[in-house]
Amino acid sequence: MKPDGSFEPFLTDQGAGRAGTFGKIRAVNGGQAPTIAVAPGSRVRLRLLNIDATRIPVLGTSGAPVTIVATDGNACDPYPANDWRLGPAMRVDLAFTAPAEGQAVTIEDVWGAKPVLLARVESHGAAAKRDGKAPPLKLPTAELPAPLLKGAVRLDVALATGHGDPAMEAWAKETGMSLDALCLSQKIFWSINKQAWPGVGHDKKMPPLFELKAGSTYVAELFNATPHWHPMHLHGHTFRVLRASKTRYRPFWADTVLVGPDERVEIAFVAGEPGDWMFHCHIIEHQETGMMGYLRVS
Ligand SMILES: [Cu+2]
Repeated sequence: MKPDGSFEPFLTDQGAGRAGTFGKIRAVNGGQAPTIAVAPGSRVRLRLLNIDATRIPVLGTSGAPVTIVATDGNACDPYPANDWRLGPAMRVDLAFTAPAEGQAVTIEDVWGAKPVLLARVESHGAAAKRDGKAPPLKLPTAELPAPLLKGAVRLDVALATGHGDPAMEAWAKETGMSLDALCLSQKIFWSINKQAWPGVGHDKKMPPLFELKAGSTYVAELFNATPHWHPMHLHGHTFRVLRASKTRYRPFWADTVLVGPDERVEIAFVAGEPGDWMFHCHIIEHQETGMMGYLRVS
């Protein structure tokens, strides 16, 4: 909020055309850096959901070894949580053993030069009863159709900047009219495979990015030709993130994957139920200014 009591703008062109319009307060569970109480020695499973439409926290933890045991709600082989980038719409389940009475596990965003505390999980009260050594948390394997990589159809997806309708822009220039003032233009800053779908209405819906066959496996390479991060989300499917050119991954299940500047990320999935399935950046300002399309499954 501004000193005069009015709200800061939620969206700006400068933000929508770059990394997004950032808020000034970091809220977790409706407050700032909450402390969550747990029993000393208890096994803790903490699901983090990034519902900020802009920020991409880089996780930094301390106080106990913290591992990621699930991505977007699907079990994965445990691996260290530190340095994981949690883009908008992404989720991770963290697992750890609560430390001794009075001690805490902290979860920070270490993206910037100065870490930002997101939450503390503090041990209090009677210690958790455990007979001997508790086995490590093992989640049931996700029951998802496994992509058959051999013979899979390859798809190329280029994330790029976008342009408005050239005819309309030329007309505006000629007449000196402002498209914004006339509400004629829907701003277009982004595109997928040279197509932009601005706004969220059906009036500007374009042809599908790809036509897929239900039950067939597809391997898509997402290439980010922009200088900003894009958390790309596919509706109705859970895909396997196979590899990325600038980030070291062990393959994992996801429905949203971050693609860094100039990065190539390969995902594989089995086309599911027939229908049109949205595929868009989950930085909502990017989605609303063009970075949205859909896959048609039939
Ligand atoms: Cu984006």
